[in-house]
Amino acid sequence: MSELIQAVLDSDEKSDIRQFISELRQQEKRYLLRNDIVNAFGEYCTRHQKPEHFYHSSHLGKLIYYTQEIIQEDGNFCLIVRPTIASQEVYRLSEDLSVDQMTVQELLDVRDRLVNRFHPSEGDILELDFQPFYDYTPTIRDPKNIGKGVEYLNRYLSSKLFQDPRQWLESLYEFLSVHSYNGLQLLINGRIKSQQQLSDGIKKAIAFVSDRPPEQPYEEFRYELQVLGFEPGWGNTAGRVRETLEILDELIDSPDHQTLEAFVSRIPMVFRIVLVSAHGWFGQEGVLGRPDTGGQVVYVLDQAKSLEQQLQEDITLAGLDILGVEAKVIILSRLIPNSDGTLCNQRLEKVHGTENAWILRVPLREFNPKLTNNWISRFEFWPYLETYAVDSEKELLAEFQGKPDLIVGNYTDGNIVAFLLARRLKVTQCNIAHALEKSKYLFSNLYWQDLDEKYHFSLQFTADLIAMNAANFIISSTYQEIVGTPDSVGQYESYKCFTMPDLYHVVNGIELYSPKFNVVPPGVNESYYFPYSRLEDRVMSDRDRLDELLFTLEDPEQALGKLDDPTKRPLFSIARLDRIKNLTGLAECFGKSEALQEHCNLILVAGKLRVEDSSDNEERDEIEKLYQIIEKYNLQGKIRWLAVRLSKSDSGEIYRVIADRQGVFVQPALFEAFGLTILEAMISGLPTFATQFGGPLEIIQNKFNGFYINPTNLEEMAEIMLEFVSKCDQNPNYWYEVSTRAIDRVYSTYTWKIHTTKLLSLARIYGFWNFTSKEKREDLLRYLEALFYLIYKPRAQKLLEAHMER
Ligand code: UDP
Ligand code: LCN
Repeated sequence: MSELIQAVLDSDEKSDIRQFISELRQQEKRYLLRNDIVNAFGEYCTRHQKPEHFYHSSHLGKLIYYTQEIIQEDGNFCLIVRPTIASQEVYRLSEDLSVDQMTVQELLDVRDRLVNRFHPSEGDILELDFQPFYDYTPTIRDPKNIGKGVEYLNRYLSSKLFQDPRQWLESLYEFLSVHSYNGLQLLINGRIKSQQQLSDGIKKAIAFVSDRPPEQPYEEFRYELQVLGFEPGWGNTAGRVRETLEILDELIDSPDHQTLEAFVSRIPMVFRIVLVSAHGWFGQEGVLGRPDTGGQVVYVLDQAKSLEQQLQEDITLAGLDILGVEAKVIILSRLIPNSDGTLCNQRLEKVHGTENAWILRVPLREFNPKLTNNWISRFEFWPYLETYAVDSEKELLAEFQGKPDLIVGNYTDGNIVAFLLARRLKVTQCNIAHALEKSKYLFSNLYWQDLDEKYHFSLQFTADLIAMNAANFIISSTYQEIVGTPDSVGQYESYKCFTMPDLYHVVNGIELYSPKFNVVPPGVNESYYFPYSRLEDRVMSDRDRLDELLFTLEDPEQALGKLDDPTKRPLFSIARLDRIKNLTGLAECFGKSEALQEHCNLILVAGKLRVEDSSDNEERDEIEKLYQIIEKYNLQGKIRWLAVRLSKSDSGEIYRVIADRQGVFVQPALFEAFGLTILEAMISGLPTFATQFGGPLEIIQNKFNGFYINPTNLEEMAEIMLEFVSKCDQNPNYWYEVSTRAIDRVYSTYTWKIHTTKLLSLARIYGFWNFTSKEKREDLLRYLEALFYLIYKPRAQKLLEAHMER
């Protein structure tokens, strides 16, 4: 990058950069983000009548493209440049146009000075640096392979292990000897006493099973195999046992990473899983659409069902079901005594449609019952997590009658609980972020002190750092969740280097190139969400009821607005009424476009209809704003706003009802980490217009199976939708083409079956590597514990004291 800056300064563009920064100096803003920078440069080019290619292809144009932030300080400019994904360089451009590269520490000091929180005379600030802990672990080299951690790890560690065949066989032998389930020995027994005996024994066992009909059930030859040293777990039939043994035989004779992966994926080592989803209303009905209770609940519930089914299938295939081995999945959530008519006050609830998946709700300790008996916002939840983990450990041990094999955390609070539990129980920890709030709230770290009373980001970001570094592996829904796109910073990437003024500086918060990161997107529940055209699976009376609810029903409790012409093409959206979800932006976009109003009605399913019914500040603001927009753009007769809590089957049918009328789905969020509603809409067959900021960019292939929209440019957004609608009017086939491709996209890439197979394979492979390579993590975990006890806990205690006074 320094060459690019030098090229600007050595060419006739020097006068441009001088002029451009002189104009920036006139701006009031001293901290410019990428959007501001790009806009300012665009305006500069227009004002100075620069040709088109100057904006894109000049040295200065390129430099601007890579510049993420500019901070102005005493006439100097600090340029934060991101030359490639997951990298950062910082330069100081002085008034005389001299350039110096700056260190991360200097950058963080500049940021502190900007908010008047730089006090060097009082001593240094605590610096958090996790890099030394990653120095001795393998790291991916090519950024495009970030998120494919397990493939890399497998190849890397296999090649290391296979270099020393004796050691490798030793590890394999040890690994095979340790498996058991409730005292039942699995895989091999004491008759096989060494790796040599293992190798010989496998050949004998293969010869033995090869003499039997492939479909012969395992129980018919179990005892003969036992005499040869082999216990249950190899397969449910002679054919399956033979296949597994042959993979192992090949692994011993000519090892390679693919055979290793195939073998480890068959090993019965995961039976019991905990999914921690701590804060929310976690229930199966009546909880969606509430603040804080969005996609995470849907995701975890569907994941639990799918995991339980897959584990059960794997157990059956391994021949273990007949021996009483059972899969069990527990969703750990909080018990809320005042549960507003939901089942969130029940300790144990079976997950519908499963044999052995449960929601286990553990109450918070009482502290102040006025608070702890009720729902508590995710921003206020921090003081309760440690004791919650202690209490949950006991409950889990009792429910499982032993330890779980895998603990998966969800969201910051669930991840920190997963960390505490995994540490106490010595179990593999997996993290799922869903949404990292740090990148959702602009400048949330820089101004944390001003925001702390409401948001407590100091606790949240400390917890994030601890949990993400502690996790054995992390699954993300998209690549960009980890490291963003060429022009935007990823959510995990934003933890790499930041300041929490007066609290600490993070100079290296996470190793983005670590193989712990794996992209495993979620799926969509196919029993509720399926194509509108599958009429045989739809209940026509529900369809008619919901059609009436959406378009004509007059009921001021549930619906606002009477459509002048209900036959117009519906533009549909469903979301919680959060500011970020930006349904008000969609209403405004619709309000501004008379052409769109001519062709379409706007149908929103969102939040509540009355401010006084909501206890959530953001939701109240959004309700008011939506009324103002309806008023301002005179949208009566063109909009329906429904405030309904839908059952699962209704929320599936509602998309299909919209598709029956050849409607479209719009997801206008200012930022969306992933966006489950997009999958729901697409699988139902709705052409979908979704925000270009976040996960939808990876789900949708623009103009092929859906469309990107920029929610900060309402005119352009309206034009894109209008163009589609006009095309459909001219060519009725167009809607069907996009609709079919949307359906195909979900079935080919976003199913729970794909997700679960991958997740379980990750759990086994990371478990295997932890065992064989004896990954040395204790020093890292000790450092993280120190942060927990010295930073997190005292702050949580202070918040608790404040809660006690309420
Ligand atoms: N949802 C719902 N009723 C509502 C709002 C949302 O059932 O009033 C469901 C929606 O169908 C989806 C989930 O909540 O399954 C929202 O997930 P998404 O990932 O789109 O967003 P999040 O709310 O997690 O940010
Ligand atoms: C949280 C979000 O904000 C959504 O974008 C995701 O789809 C959801 O969690 C499930 O992961």
